[in-house]
Amino acid sequence: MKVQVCIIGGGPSGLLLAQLLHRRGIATALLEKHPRAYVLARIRAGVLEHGFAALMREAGCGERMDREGEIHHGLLVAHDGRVDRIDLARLTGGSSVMVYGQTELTRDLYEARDRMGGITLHNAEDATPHDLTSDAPYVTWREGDTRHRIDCDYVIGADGFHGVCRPAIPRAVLREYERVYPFGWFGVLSRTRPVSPELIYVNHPRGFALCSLRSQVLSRYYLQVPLSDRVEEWSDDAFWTELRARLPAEVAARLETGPSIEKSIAPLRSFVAEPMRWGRLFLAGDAAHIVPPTGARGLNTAASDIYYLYHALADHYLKGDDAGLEGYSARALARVWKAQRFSWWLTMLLHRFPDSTEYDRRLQRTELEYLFSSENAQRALAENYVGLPF
Ligand code: RFL
Ligand code: PHB
Repeated sequence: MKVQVCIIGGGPSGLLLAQLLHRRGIATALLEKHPRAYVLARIRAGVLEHGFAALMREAGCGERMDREGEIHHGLLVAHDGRVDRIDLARLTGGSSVMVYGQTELTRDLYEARDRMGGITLHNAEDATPHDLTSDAPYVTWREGDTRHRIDCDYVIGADGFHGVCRPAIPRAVLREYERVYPFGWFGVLSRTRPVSPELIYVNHPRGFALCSLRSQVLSRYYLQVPLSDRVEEWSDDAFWTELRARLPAEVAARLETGPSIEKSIAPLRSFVAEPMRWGRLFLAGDAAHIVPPTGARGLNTAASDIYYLYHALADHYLKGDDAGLEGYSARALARVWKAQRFSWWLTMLLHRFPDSTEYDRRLQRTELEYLFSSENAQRALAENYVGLPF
């Protein structure tokens, strides 16, 4: 089989790029290691910046998102016994974010790809890119005992943090920057009415908490927990009791609880790999960079990679112009590092660090006091949260 672009990874990054390219007549194949049901059972992002939503529309996949997603014009921060609001719309001149689950968005992208008859290969084991510095790279994979091969012009590594594409770049070329945080987020999805119409980020002496949602009947809550905690050790009751203890009293009083539909613990990490291109391999999304979820930047940063890559490949195939491909890594990384900075800053501001000193805690409180006394500081938060320009 021969295609123009072979995409490894059927998460939102790979699917969105495949869809955008397909609409411009560029032939793609998409390889995903897992069955579709497995990919669609993962509960992850909930907040999309307007640039991501615009790309979904451009890919012809925005209809359900626009119908069922919620536009949020602000967010709340609970700290030191008070609740303050960041007015995203006022501070950014009218910008907002879209609350629409990654699971739903991924489903929309798969369905659109099916409708277009795009090549999607699930259960692709041992996907391996070859000859990446030649003019004729190819990808092999296995399905049971049968080995397959796809020839292509370009390989896209959209295979997430644990994928095979980043390690295909030689160690002598690749630079990795990493920070691992000493805690994780324990997430619970429940069929209950959300406690607040807007997201509440909570800084509490017992640890960070987040009240989020997927719809008016589906809530998503998170608690900061030690990395040693196991999901099986947490009963639903224990989760709700701990969440209540971290929320302001008036919010805790109206918290609706119910059985969890999904529970998982995710470690928090900041990570960047440079460069994002090697020969004819281009990395996109979590394959190249990870942020702690505090600033809701992960998927949104993948979106700018996809935007740059889509335009670069379209310019190559439709105009014979390779400037976008040549500049991809530097351009994508410039925005990636800004998302790193913001996610790190918000994580430091809102979490309890096990090794923090009295001085660190006093400084954190001062940072929060400053934030809510300075319109400029709030504007800096708001412009990053709704998404810096691509
Ligand atoms: P994904 O989603 O990891 O998809 C990669 C896909 O590649 C497949 N794969 C392979 N396929 C073939 N061969 C191989 N060898 C393969 N190895 C892996 C995998 O099965 C998978 O299907 O990466 P992608 O597409 O780059 O998307 C990135 C996002 O998933 C991620 O950045 C976000 O979920 C991060 N994130 C959030 N981002 C936001 O922008 N806003 C949010 O509100 C937000 N909340 C979150 C989050 C991430 C979280 N967790 C669990 C880390 C909340 C949480 C709790
Ligand atoms: C979510 O709803 O899953 C969510 C929302 C905001 C974040 C992280 C996760 O910052």
